[in-house]
Amino acid sequence: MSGVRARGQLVGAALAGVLAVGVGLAVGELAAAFVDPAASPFFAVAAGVVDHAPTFGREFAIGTFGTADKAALYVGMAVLITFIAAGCGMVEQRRPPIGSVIVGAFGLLGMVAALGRAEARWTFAVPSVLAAAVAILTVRVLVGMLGSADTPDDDGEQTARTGIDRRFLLTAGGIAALAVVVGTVGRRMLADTARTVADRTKVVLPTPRAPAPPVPPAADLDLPGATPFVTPNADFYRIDTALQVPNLTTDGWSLRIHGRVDNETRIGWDDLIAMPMTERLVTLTCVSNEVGGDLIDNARWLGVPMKALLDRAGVQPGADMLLSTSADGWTCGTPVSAVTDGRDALLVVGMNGEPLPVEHGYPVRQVVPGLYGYVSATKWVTDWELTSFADAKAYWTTRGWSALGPIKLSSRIDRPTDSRIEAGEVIVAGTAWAQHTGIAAVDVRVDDGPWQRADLAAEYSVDTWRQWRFAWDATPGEHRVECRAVDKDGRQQVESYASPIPDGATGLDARTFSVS
Ligand SMILES: Nc1nc2c(c(=O)[nH]1)N[C@H]1C(S)=C(S)[C@@H](COP(=O)(O)O)O[C@H]1N2
Ligand SMILES: [Mo]
Repeated sequence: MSGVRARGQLVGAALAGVLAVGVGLAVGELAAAFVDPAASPFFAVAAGVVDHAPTFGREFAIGTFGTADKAALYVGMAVLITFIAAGCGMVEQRRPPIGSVIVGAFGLLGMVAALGRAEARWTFAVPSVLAAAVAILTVRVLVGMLGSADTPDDDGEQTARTGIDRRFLLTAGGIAALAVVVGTVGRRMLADTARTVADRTKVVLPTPRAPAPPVPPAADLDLPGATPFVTPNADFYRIDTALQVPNLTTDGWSLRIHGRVDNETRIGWDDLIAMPMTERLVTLTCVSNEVGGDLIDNARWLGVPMKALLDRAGVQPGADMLLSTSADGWTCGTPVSAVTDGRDALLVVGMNGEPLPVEHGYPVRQVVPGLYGYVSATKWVTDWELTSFADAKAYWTTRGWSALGPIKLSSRIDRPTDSRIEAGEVIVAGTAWAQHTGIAAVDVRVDDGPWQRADLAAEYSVDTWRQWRFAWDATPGEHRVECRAVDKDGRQQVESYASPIPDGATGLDARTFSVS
């Protein structure tokens, strides 16, 4: 056998592996469209990575599963799969059937990941099994067409049947085209957002019995470059573990309330929006927000007081945790006391005058002032179980985060946005928050000089962030500016650094400016 032909066979085998796994994954997507989006082998493995991230590495364990993290995960997986698939093809060509066996093992991995989803049924195995079968068949056929490595180098017809020939290329091209078509159709069917989007446009939000007071101009300093007081929906930070956003409809939605209650109940969309509605501005914060970070935003929420629903069900003594579950199996444990102590804990249907955006929990989510999102803000919520902190743990608390997550007092510098500025009077401005306690003061310090009081914007409510500004006479050179807040209980923002794990970051936001 000539070296050139052997190399040709190897390249062909690598291509065969990639095509086989590609068409297998495409078939998996199509099959998942009939079973469940979460049964897709690719997304089930990705979701498994997300769920087990804390055991893979601390940096990756950050509770933020924002949009960029998801894209990075997909690209990483795609690159890895391509390499492994090429390897499988080459191994199959050299030592059949070991390549096929490895492909089968990955099918098994997909199956285990799919069956491990919170909402899994036995049918979740089907897409992975089909994907593996198609991939194995394809790699065997394509590699078979290349001839085996020890085929005697005859002349004539035998030569035409080894290495990459016309027939191989035609078959490979056909399989690639098939993979693209099947994969595209599968993805289209899977991302059945059309139904949800159409449903959402039909929703008419009820008028609140208790509307949110308007934002007085004095609460929003409206300085260029500073964060607006109310965050538009499109700019609102998004954090969740959902690799595929649950596509729910109001018709299909209901909330089951069970566990330690007197009357187990189920409430549907029509019952819910017939109840008296409250509208409030509440600032949500993610526990993963680093000091100075932007995983915090403020919106006007419309919903039913969660307490009204708990009262219907009748919470039994000893039930101190409301364990909520989303349509995709994410769980969250909220202290019952935080829901019943009179604060505006809402089962929300509207955000800034619109039905909830799909990625923010359509059709129904929770918002509880004063608690980080991971212990309070369940999106796509469908189940409430009354239980106790002694008996139950939720998604992030089984991964090393604290069971209780009150939001820590903090503050942030938002402007100037540019780190190169001109000497003279500079308006430094930012926000400070201590949800459900309120901000009493913000101090600013330049270059370890004395702390100086900043001017506070008017307070909207204790449940929202509060803007501040400070007129700084900037002199040429490098300067470091820090801010520190005091809450209405007289507590000062903690200055020493703590990482977000396990119960939220502490430390001071600092910005360095070069003034000329
Ligand atoms: N179903 C579901 N709800 C969830 C989460 C999630 O992963 N799944 N993440 C929570 C976290 S950690 C935060 S900080 C808030 C963020 O809400 P937002 O994406 O609307 O800003 O949602 C909470 N609700
Ligand atoms: Mo979060």
